[in-house]
Amino acid sequence: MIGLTANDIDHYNKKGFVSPIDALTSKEAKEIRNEIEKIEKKWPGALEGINRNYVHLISPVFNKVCLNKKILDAVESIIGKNILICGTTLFIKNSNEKGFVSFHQDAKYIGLEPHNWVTVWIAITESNEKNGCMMMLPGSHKKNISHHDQNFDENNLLTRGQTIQNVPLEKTEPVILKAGQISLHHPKIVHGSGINNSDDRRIGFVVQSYIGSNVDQVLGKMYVQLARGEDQYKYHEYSYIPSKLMGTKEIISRNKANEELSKIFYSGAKKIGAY
Ligand SMILES: O=C(O)CCC(=O)C(=O)O
Repeated sequence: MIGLTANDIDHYNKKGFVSPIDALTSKEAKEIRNEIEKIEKKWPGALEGINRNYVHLISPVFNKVCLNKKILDAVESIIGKNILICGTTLFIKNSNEKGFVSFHQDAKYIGLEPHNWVTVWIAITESNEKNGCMMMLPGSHKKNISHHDQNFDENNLLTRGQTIQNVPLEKTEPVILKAGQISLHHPKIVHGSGINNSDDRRIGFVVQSYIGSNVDQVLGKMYVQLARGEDQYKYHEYSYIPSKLMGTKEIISRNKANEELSKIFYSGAKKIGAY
């Protein structure tokens, strides 16, 4: 296992995120972009709304990325050797759209306890300040969970527009990645992202998240896959491993997982959003 360097781990512990880490080649990133664009063309809507979640359950290509050795080595450096994949989300911002992500903490609504988990953001295209990369508030993971308003907004890529107000923008740091690089962030770090002002799409494939096998889902049910090590706790149901792109079994398994995820995301919400 190669994993993160001592400096990377120190950076993660101090700031709540670490980037950029090399993971995929630019050719591999392009293959994933091609997979996305193939699905979009052949099955319109198959990656939209709630269907932007759990794409690794309908595509062997995405599933393979989640099991990438370099990514798992980096994850192991943070959460230890028993690693489960509990979800994935595609964050796509097209150049002609106004999509943004309000400042939030992932741990607020996701129900994963304890916080022995890490989110890996995989850049399928480059991600920079012009096209709306993630902005992190360094050190914010050391504070408690903040109050989040629920600002439902059709351009907000978060389910219920969960928003922390008055984030000091001058203190935030951009997560600039080349296609194929990754960032890792802590469950409690305050982060968000602006709109894409470039003339190409900005695509992030996000494993939300890699969890230690000791992590339970306290708000509902999640379908997991063992990525490395052992699951001594057996808190979760296991997902069907895809062998065919958009096969019948694959779609059934993704739909079932999304139904449960929706219950978690909207637990206690007054309204249901687009995702
Ligand atoms: O892709 C983005 O801009 C935001 C993603 C995000 O909030 C996350 O991965 O936790």
